[in-house]
Amino acid sequence: MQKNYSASDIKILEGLDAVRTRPGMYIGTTSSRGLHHILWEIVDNAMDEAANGFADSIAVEIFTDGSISVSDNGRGIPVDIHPETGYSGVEVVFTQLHAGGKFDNESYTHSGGLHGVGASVTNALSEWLTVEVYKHQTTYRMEFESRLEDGKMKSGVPKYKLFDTGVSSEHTGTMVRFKPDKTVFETVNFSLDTISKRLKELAFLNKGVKITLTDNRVLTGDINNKKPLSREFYYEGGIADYVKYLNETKSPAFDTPIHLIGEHSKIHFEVAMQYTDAYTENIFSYVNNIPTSEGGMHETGFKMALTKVLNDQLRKNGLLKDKESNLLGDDFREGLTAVLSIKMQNIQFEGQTKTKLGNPEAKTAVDHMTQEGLEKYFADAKNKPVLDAILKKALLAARVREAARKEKEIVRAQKSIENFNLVGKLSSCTGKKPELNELFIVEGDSAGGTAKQARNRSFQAILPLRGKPLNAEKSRIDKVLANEEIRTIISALGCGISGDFNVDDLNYHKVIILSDADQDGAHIRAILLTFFFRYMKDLISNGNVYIGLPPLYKISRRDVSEYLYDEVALAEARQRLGSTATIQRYKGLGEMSAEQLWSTTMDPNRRTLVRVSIEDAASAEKLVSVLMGDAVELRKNYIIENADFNKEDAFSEIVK
Ligand code: TTJ
Repeated sequence: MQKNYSASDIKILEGLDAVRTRPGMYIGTTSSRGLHHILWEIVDNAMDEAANGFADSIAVEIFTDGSISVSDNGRGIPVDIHPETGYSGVEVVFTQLHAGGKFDNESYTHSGGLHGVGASVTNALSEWLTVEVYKHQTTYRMEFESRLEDGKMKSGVPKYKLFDTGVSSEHTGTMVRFKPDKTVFETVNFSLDTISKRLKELAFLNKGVKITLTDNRVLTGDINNKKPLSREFYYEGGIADYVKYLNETKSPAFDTPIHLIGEHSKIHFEVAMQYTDAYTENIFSYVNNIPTSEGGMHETGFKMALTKVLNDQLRKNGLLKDKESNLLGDDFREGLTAVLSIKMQNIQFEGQTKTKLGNPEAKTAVDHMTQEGLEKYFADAKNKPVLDAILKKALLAARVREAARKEKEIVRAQKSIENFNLVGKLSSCTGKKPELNELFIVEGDSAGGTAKQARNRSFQAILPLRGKPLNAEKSRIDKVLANEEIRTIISALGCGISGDFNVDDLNYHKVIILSDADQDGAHIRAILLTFFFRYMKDLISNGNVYIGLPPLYKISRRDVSEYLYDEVALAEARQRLGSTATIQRYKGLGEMSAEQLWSTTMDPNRRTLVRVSIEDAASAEKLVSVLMGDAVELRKNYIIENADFNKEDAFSEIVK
């Protein structure tokens, strides 16, 4: 019962020049993040075709001329002419705002939300864009470009009408290739890492869709046979494979994740879950393939149902007596890794970072389907061992919770006395305005000493870390709170943790992590981010947490010297200054003098800070579990691929 689409299904709204005048209104930012946003617009369209069952393969290719292409093997964008306007479907998709891949309500699918501004926005912000549609055994082609007309920049202008090239094609599909406009974006350098991560995530979320990524900028293989780098993402198990991947370095309580799929009041629902010996909960939720870091109605529905079903099971199995009260939701989520993915129409986002799903109907639907799915799953006798493992874990968690509550009361009573001692290592600043004050958390005593000499004490405080702080994931809250490094941070910041957290009490509005540019430094940074993510999440979503970027190299020739922050800058400076220049590599913060540390890393006028986003913190968490895990090989690779916090990361926001 498949509806026949044509160009007349596409609603025509308005023109493109507005997008170039105010790119921020359409893609939020013109930073690296915005650059990738216009790629996701195109990828989303191809993914939609796959999600609707008309394509099972998507290819992304990065070219050396700064362009990138996305292809699918779907039905192809409509090529027929809209009777009222005389435009082809292709022309409408790429020139009319809010029409890109979005058809009328009847055939409207699930794209939209965070992205969902349409393929025309990508066209508007590109130097050129080419589209090929393969269908009717032939190849149709159309090109667009941005150019000066009467002294004004016109965006996404058709170079010619869509035409049949006569090149025969045995398959159907769509190919879009575009080159982002360097006069629009702060950077036009596509990040292989960012694109890889997102495509992998999309492959997990859309089982059976094969996604390939080719990067012609990176050649691999031996000298005689150089090939562009290529990666393939394909997961038959979908989000169940995602859960297994997340738990790769942990010890699962049972082998196969529980995987529920359903549909209720037009909301498509899928959840996969597995428990491990960790003490924290890890729920990754999505709506229409968009991560919802702040959770929302779908997550609430899932948690409600999980708590209800498992409390019922405890009673049914005589593990909770009539007079005993229910366990809390937290008890059922200790050590839980879950991926929740729903697809629905008219999504509404809320929250500080607009990553919280606001639709109440999502709660009802997910609650309903989780209850139904779990009850059915537990009713099956062969799943009894899984149920037993979960119930046992929850009962233990509840017992420890009770013990920790008592312990916490004692800690609280001691707090006022101990505060004095704990902030002993802190060199506080003299200024009394939290909004101006900065706290540098510095790796190691010696670098801490240098930072103390270097700082401007009127607003910069220094907290040196001696040992490694405790991994907040592998430990229960009582242990985390007992770790001296962590306690020092908590008391220095003054804003409390978890339920007691209050950002109004924060003593320093910039919390800056300064660690060495090596594996140990990456590790400490990841542990600190995990701690903030777990216990002071709002500190991150408020944008109070930063990474300080010390220089990696100093290049000098005669009396000129420059500090360089990455390999690309080094290569560029080498070219400029020639082969006689001397290069010094900084292995640690400790190798710099106080003057050098001040001028490169601490002086607000000259330093580079990376503001940590919720996404950064969430991936730090994954990093920590790999670093702390036992899988050595995996650990090595993961560090190489992910420990890099640099300016190229699309999530990162560079500030002073
Ligand atoms: C719409 O209705 C007719 C049949 O095809 C539907 C459609 O538009 N399919 C479609 C669009 N498949 N792939 C796309 C697409 C792919 C890329 C890479 C980029 C864009 C903008 C759309």
